Amino acid sequence: IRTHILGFPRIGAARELKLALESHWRGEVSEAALEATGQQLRARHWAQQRDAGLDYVTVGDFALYDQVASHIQLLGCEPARFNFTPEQSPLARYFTMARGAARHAQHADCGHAHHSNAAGTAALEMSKWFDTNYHYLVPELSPQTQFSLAGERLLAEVAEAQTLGHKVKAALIGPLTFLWLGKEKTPGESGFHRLALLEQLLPVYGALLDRLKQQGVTWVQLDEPILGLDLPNAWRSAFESAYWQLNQVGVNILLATYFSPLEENLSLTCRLPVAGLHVDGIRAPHELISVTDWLPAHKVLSIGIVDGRNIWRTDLDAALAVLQPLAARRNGQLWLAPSCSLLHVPFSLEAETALDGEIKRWLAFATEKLTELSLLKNALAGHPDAAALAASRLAIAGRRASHQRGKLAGAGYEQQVRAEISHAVGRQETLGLDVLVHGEAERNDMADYFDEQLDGFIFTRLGWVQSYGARCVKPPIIYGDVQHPAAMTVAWPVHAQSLTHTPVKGILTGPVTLLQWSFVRDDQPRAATALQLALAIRDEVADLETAGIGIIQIDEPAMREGLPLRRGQWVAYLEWATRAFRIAASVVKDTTQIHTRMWVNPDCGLETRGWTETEAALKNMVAAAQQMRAA
Ligand code: THG
Repeated sequence: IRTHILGFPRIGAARELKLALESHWRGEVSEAALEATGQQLRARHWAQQRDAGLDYVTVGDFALYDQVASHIQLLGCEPARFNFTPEQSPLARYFTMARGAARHAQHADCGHAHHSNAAGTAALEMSKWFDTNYHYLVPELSPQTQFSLAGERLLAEVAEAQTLGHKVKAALIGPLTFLWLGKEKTPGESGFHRLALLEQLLPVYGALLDRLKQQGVTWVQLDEPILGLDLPNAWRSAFESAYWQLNQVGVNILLATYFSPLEENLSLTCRLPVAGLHVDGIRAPHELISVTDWLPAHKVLSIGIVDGRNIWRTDLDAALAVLQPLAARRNGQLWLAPSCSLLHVPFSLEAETALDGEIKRWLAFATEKLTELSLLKNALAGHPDAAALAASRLAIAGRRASHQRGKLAGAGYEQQVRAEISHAVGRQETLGLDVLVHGEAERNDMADYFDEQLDGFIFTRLGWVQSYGARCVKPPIIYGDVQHPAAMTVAWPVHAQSLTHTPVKGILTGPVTLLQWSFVRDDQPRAATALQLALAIRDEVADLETAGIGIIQIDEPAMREGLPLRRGQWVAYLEWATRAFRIAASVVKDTTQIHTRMWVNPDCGLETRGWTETEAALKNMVAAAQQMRAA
């Protein structure tokens, strides 16, 4: 039995990487100092993996900005449109791809595509990393794309870990997933398909694997999560020849799949010529037996048994009950891991000094998940840690028996919030907007203030999860039954309305978005939690209407984000997701308007922008509306 992880959060316990990046971009921190921060974080995270008893540390999961952008450089395929010059450092080029090059630095606060402007070069587009809340930079691929190995950074990281005395498993995005994630940019040429680049790409991967092997790395994890998607046949059949070629190098390849069942790709995947296979035992527990049987006995089977996408403590007894028969079938040989990279969960519970003690015991963040792997390994190997297992059992039983509902007191800055509202109303009136907002000065995260007053939610102090680049979110945790104890958001728009004759709208976050942007309880179907959220929001909608607010915007930007990775599950999802929205919205009189982003307005909220930037944009918007009306 061996233990490993597919990847670790890189932002740092106290978001050290974010702070270093932002200081670097402001010109306050040199490249060398930024690199030193990265090195410290890696060293710390590897030490944690070793100290938790893992058999390998994972190298290659770190990126200063984004792992896909790092691969674009690794594979030497920076888009030609950036016109990079030899005097630009690799790091400067990296951040130009990530953030664009403009005299007026571009922001991309919403996860929307960046727009080019006359003054500079647009950054790479961002896109959602499968069904997570992480956003990656999209490779641009064209018939002119060339690949060449630029492995120095990765090989240096491997050497760093080796110097620190660690046993290294290198982790890379696999070639097919890399191409799949890219986007065809074909100036003037049609009929090009990015899969056609595979033939050129494979020798570069081969050369990289060879360098890793020469450096003493025995295992290389190649992530191919697209094996859990509905793949076109051309992509499916490309796997066999690609991996046959890569396997020639003679380094052990661990093919990593996650986020989704393999389904029709299962037997194909099990037959690929690689040394090992990782599967997601959380998203596809029903496939574990068939994978165990299909995968040839001499190959390593890595089981993702600890949830890498959620923050709940593992039920170790249940996990052991799953693992024991599988271990028996594989002659006692198994690797244990989290289901996917731990990038998607917060760093550690240690900082959560203010969390309700009972609920805290139900949780495991990235650091705690490392320990769970070791507990499972030792128990499977016949050396159970009785005390730790008993503590885990107690926490799981406590969670199962609990009907607790949490509630946090509202913040005490009412005076300041009122002053901010008055300021926001004044400025919007001056701009000539037809419908005003109160400005949400009371909210941090888009969902935050609203959730804090709903029963069934709790909030962490430092539970940051990287969303893209240096940007993070602190998703709330839905741990119990969601209920609406009292009107929550009503006071602010009502106050704003008292200051103006122009209509003020109320703004709420819809049930599906609250669900998508939270860590959700895993002891009932997501649809049931969505419905509870819908009923709570419906109460708030009714309260707003009663208070005289005639326009209510229910933001549901994550409705599409929630779509399952497999098309076969879309209908069922859309059925409950749209039902939840309709339940939330349908309580009002015919004269009350419900909006959900369909009017002319900016493409997302402006709360992460300053007033100068905001005012300039809104001026243009109002002018455009006035021109349209006059026409
Ligand atoms: N909340 C949660 N999840 C989300 C979003 C959210 N997922 C998708 C989407 N929004 C992601 N978009 C963003 C937009 C802005 C920021 C992060 C993700 C951002 N974050 C600040 C930062 O890291 O500097 C946070 C600062 C703070 O709150 O103190 O700007 O809205 N749960």
